[in-house]
Amino acid sequence: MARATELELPFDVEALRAARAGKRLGRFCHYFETTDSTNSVAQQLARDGAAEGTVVIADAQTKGRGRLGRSWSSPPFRNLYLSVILRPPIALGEAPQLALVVGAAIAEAIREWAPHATLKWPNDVLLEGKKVSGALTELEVVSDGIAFVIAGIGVNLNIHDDELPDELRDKAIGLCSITGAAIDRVAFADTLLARLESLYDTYLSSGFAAIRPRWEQLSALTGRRLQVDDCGRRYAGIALGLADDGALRLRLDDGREQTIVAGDVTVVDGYAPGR
Ligand code: BT5
Repeated sequence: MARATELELPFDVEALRAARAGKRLGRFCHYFETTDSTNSVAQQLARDGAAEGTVVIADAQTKGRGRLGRSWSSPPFRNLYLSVILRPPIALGEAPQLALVVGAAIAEAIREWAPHATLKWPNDVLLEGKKVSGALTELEVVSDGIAFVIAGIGVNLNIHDDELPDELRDKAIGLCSITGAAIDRVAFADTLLARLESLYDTYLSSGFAAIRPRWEQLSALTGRRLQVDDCGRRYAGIALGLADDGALRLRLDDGREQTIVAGDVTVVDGYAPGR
């Protein structure tokens, strides 16, 4: 497998621009060798009026962000750190659905290289029970609704197990360790943006109900025993799937059904494929 120097080439943004010419997502691409966070750059561009579909890509992030103040490990050249500006004409309360649309798009893209990738609610993608991708969807609100949404996506592509920071060794994975060969980062970014564009269009024209069956087909959650942390409240129960609005449906131990709009999920018996 190609290692070190062969992999330390900058992202070929011209090739991505050529692949996305005439498309909605990715028709404008900004590239940085290093930045703090592609989400922060995209946020500023969106505030300055950048069009929907504008993409920011970096080869490394110094302050890659996860959800809830967590960080995203973003070493140079190996992986994909990408943010897309979206301007969806949806109500504020519908915004969590977009995070699920983004997750489904990432999982569909990864499945082109690794068909057994699965989604973990709301939008982690797992391989062999380890996280290969995460997404951070941030929105800016104005008085009459959503001004814009930044869909920030991190995918571990060409990072090898022995290059992962110690604290991630047991829980993160690079797609290359499944394929056994280096992933072409431009081809991956193009596939990801094409999947996102297609699902986003479906979502805007037909609502989340049209996405839900695809999301559930990509996830391996239904029927599993979960623990869910919802901003300090903790629930335990069996996943029943998603509601039509994207909320997670949980059958609690006392028989009641609880729906959860945002939170962190732990699969109690592990998340290995086929379980
Ligand atoms: C996420 O947060 O999974 C969202 C990650 C979004 C990153 C992208 S990169 C482009 C854009 N710009 C940004 O600044 N962010 C976005 P969360 O569910 O909170 O998961 C974070 C947790 O995942 C961390 O606390 C670690 O345990 C773990 N983690 C950190 N880096 C990782 C990596 N590279 N691969 C797998 N797991 C990682």
